[in-house]
Amino acid sequence: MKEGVAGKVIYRKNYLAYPWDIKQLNLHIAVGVETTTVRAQMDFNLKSGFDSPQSIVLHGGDLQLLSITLNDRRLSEADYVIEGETLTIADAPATSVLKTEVQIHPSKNFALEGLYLSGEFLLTQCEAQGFRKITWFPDRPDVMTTYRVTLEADQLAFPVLLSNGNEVGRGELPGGRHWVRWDDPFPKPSYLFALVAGDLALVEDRFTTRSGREVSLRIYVEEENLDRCEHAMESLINAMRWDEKRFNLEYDLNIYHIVATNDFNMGAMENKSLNIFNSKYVLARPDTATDADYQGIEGVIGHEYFHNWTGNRVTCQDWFQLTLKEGLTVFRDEEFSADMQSRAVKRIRVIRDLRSRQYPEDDGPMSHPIRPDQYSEINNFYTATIYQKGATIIRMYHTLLGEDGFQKGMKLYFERHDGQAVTCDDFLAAMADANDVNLDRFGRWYSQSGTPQVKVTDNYDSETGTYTLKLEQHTAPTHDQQDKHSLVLPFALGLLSEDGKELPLQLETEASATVGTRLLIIEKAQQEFIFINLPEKPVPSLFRDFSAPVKVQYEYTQQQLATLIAHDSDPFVRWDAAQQMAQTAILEQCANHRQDREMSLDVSLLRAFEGVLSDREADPALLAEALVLPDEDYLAEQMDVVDVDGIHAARNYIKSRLANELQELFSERYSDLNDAQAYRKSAADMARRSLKNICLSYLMETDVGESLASDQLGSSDNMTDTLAAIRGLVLMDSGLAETALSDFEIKWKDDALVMDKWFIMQAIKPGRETVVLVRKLMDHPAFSIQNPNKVRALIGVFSMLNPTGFHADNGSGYEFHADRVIELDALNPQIAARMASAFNRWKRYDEGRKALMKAQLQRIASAENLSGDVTEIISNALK
Ligand code: 7MF
Ligand code: ZN
Repeated sequence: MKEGVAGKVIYRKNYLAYPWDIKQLNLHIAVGVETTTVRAQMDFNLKSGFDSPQSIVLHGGDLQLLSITLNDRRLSEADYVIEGETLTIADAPATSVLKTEVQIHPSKNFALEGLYLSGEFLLTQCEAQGFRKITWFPDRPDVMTTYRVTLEADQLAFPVLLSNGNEVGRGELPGGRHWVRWDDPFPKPSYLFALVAGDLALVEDRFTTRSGREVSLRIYVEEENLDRCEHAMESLINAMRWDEKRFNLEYDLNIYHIVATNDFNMGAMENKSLNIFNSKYVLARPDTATDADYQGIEGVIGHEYFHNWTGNRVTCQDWFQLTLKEGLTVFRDEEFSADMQSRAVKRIRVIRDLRSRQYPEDDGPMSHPIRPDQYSEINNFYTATIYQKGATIIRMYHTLLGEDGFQKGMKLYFERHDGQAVTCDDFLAAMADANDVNLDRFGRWYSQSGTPQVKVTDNYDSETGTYTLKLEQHTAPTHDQQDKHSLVLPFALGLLSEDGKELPLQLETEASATVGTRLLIIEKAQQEFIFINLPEKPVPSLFRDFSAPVKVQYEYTQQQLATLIAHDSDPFVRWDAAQQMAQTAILEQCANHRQDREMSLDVSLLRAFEGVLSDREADPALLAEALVLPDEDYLAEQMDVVDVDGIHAARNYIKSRLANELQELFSERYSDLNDAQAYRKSAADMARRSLKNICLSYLMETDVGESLASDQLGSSDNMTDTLAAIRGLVLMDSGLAETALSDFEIKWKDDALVMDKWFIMQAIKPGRETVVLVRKLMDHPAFSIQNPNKVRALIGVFSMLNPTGFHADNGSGYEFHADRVIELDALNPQIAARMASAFNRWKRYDEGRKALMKAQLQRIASAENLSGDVTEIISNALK
């Protein structure tokens, strides 16, 4: 049976409470690779306020039902109705004990949802609706109950048997079998259930909570990975300490498990006390993982740990409220990373990610508010909008209320709702009530999709020293929603003199001035602010720290941008000004390229880069961010009709000209940073490596690049430097690239995570020939279409991060990709749907490419047995 029912739409407004309390769920699971038998006992009690009799509705999918009894009476097929994924027992007594027995087949489960096999061990993934593939149960997040789970299996094959909560018993059974019983004292929704069974090795540490609770921290991995867990453990301990300090939140059990698997649809999962992680977000050693990997691990370990309060103790009423736990938890993990590393660098990366992934989503066929009103397949709504935009909305509460006000709101939220399944409105109410403010208008952010545009115009009157700033907000209609309202926008502002000094801010209604950033609130479609006593025309520093997720339009002169880049006190504004300058320069050259005119390098951009490269004071990681040119997809978003080849040519041209004009500065900085020191993991060392490797990527455009990369490769003692060198050689088409890649392959052929990097380096190579290589690499022994990491590394990277490859004008990239979507859909609909979204922006290309993409979308749409997951993405794209 396929996921969901293609085309069936579920609406938020149709929410109905579940009529039953379930006091306890008892599970007995006899674990086996081919067949697993699950016995369940559920104690149903009719909730007060519901008239008896009521029917009991359960969910199930791909279950072989062996028996079902109600109050010890065996039910026959006439006693219940199975329809799609529901089983309904009409007119059940107000106190009912339901017992079921089912069989499932983990080794045949390629969707990686429910119970499945990874290598030699078995594990589960239940969010959002995977529990129904394990047993019949009301698989909805507002049904919270306590779980008692007995796992039984062959002792040799499955020495480790884990589930949520505390171990409360174990024993041996005849025939070389054994059992372990787990008791989770906290009521939880079914999506947080987990089990793991197999022969896994263990790294253990301890943490003592602030109130003195001793917690055993256990990371389970395959034996050969035992030496790659140190960073994950350290990150976990840091996360636990940080959540106590910053949010006053302590861990609530004596055990915390993390299990790493190579076969996982997503990043990780916050199952109560039994987190399951994609091994990419656990395993790291300096020679196998890059600095970005280390930072990713810290962030994801933090994220899953923080869910223990924001998601588990307080969960979602229904899946429309997903951002309640995800937006909030992303906000928390961002703050954790910001406190652990460099706040400014983290902030810039978050904003770059939001703009390059969420903005296009919000402008495309899948546009939806952070709290959607409808969906057909919930798995398609684990989106950049729910997560990343959701987190910026949480950040706006923080900006409006301040840290103290925000923490007061969190405190009230937990006081009111601990142990409950609640809504985004409940969160907003807690924030409003704790601070005695009205946030009703702010609440529109939950229901409106699309990215607001804010047009800023200004006027300076030198006679009176008056400066008028006018802001107009406008949200264009989106695919899902025609009518838009104005939103509450926190507007953090500074004004600079032309030589970069912060000017005093005094509104005409105020008696005196303040210095530094001012937080203003915009609520109306148009608003004007009049500042007085200004000695010169100021350079406005707008939406400092990206105080609202909007697109700002202000006609900066190059001179004004230069002032901001060199002097603004806000690192985001400095970075953004540099990005804008680079963007303008690249898009201008793109137009020149299209009209067969010669390209040229803008002098202001050259001077700005010179300034960045000469800065010996600033954090090197921040300088590195400033030197990264806007990526091709982001530039594409700025054009009415995307010019794939023009963008590529123009961006390369600018990069190459900057590199050659500033070669001396790049070389100098590179050799300073390339100091032959042994690898260290500190934030400062990571910052130095990031600037060093950006310099290298520019130097690859000059005569000295090839030999620098080759030397760096020869002497590198860490994966960050190694990859930067090989990537440089591959992108410049060096004769050394082939050997570098094959040496790498020989060294790492048996290492799944490292081989992902090898696939990525090849899939990302620009040009229409790459599709041939990608197709060939699918036959490589390290590739498997069944493994999501491999699919993302080769197919995902090709289709989403290689514009000149994917968008080759002969359509070869499109055709290849559509074949993969169809192939994947038969195995793993969730991953297939993610891949299918590579076509979402098809309407923004030229007529030729549009027709080619549309043809592939139609071909996918007409494939037999298409899942609900892919159907939803494709049919929206074709609408
Ligand atoms: C950091 O949210 C940020 C986002 C769902 C699976 C993990 O904890 C999660 C799970 C998806 C997409 C992104 C993330 C996760 C999932 C994620 C992980 C770390 N509840 Br799908
Ligand atoms: Zn999450």
